[in-house]
Amino acid sequence: MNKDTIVANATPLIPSAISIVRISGDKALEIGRKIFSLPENITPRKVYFGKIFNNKGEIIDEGLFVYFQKPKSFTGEDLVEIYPHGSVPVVKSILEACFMYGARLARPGEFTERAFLNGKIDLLQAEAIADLINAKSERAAKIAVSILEGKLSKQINILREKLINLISLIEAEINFPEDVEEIDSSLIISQLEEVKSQIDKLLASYKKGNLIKEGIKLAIVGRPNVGKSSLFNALVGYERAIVSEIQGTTRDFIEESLKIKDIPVILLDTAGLRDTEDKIEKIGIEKAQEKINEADIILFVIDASSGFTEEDKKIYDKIKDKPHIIVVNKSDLNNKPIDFFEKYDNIVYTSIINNQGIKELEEKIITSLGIIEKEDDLFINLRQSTLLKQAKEKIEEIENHINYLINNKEILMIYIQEALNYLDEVVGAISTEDVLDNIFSKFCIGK
Ligand SMILES: Nc1nc2c(ncn2[C@@H]2O[C@H](COP(=O)(O)OP(=O)(O)OP(=O)(O)O)[C@@H](O)[C@H]2O)c(=O)[nH]1
Ligand SMILES: [Mg+2]
Repeated sequence: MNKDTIVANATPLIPSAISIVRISGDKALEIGRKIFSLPENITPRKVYFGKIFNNKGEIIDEGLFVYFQKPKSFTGEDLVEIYPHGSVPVVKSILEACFMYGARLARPGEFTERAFLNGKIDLLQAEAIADLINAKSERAAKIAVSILEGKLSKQINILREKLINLISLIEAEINFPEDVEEIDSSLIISQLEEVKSQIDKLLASYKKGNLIKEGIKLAIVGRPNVGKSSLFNALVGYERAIVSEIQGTTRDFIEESLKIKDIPVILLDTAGLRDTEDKIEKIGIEKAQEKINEADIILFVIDASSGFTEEDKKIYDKIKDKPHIIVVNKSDLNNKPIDFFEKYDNIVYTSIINNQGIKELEEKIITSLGIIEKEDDLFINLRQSTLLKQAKEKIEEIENHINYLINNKEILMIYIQEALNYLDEVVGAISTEDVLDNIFSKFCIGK
């Protein structure tokens, strides 16, 4: 599979200052020499300036050239990078020339896949590259880089080592019962417990990580006229939704993408909830109910001048089991006391017409979801989380049958090995073609 020499543009095919064409495989340098004017002897990792030729040997551009000799390259193979001007026809001609001289177009993610297969990076790091490229915020990018640096791999590898150690202890006891002392069962139990609690920590990071990577769905909900659309506009930063003193102004829901403290957010303004005979408003209210179910967090808006009314209570009962923040708006008016939420933490007083309380609300949104930025932020993805859950279940199975297993060490060993297999899959120490296809097909071409 790795015999082919592959080529691809590493930068998008659009007019730009420069582009990068990458060639990887045994023929990389030979092909590179045919399309780039190079001296007889070249030094790896040195930049050369020269002429670039098409497949007829005509000069089509001038640019730079670097040769990375295997194994000291991204893919672990011989790798050449050519930097022509960012001209679409030039890049296309270079690719065509490479095809003619024996390279084929790389599949999406194939350079990274080769890096993985050649042991330059593990699977977690490969996934982190895709996450970094696709990051929607600085924070998501930062986390991807930590994983690329190997911080997550290190954590998983510590757990793998713990299980490997246990297996070898048990194996020694089975094979050399005369020479080796019997393992203390409490040691086995405590080691497994440690692995499990570390897995739990990683699993807890999955949901948060997803919010940071994919964004939070935030729905603004409340009865008519409390200032939902006004709040929507204040958060979006411009007059996106119609605001009026008429009840039932918003009918269809409105959606906008924005960022709150660098976290991507999909913000929804919904129709004020009330009993109505108006056909269109009714449909809007039904849609609002749907959106409540989809939201990660609800901003429940009430009007300070009317306090917490019966209608508010009815709506509150529908949303109270979801993560929510109470927004007491119009606090510039004569306020009625709101005893109901007296001891409530997630409450913010706003006066949107005076631009008050918005910053505080933004802060609350981030803290209430527990996605405050931390130094050691590390988040796992769905694939990793699924495997870790399976590893954890295996360990729980052992714990549930520990008395039997302690006396049947061969079986105990098999169980621990199974848990270890899941962790091996996380880092890609064992992997199937399907899994790899699935991961690398999500990359862009040229990476
Ligand atoms: N005094 C005061 N008035 C406000 C404040 N925020 C909004 N309003 C006014 O309240 C009225 C209703 O505002 P909207 O934002 O349209 O209310 P809504 O909740 O979206 O209403 P519906 O779409 O009908 O459900 C408008 O006249 C706003 O100017 C505030 O903080 N103080
Ligand atoms: Mg509205």
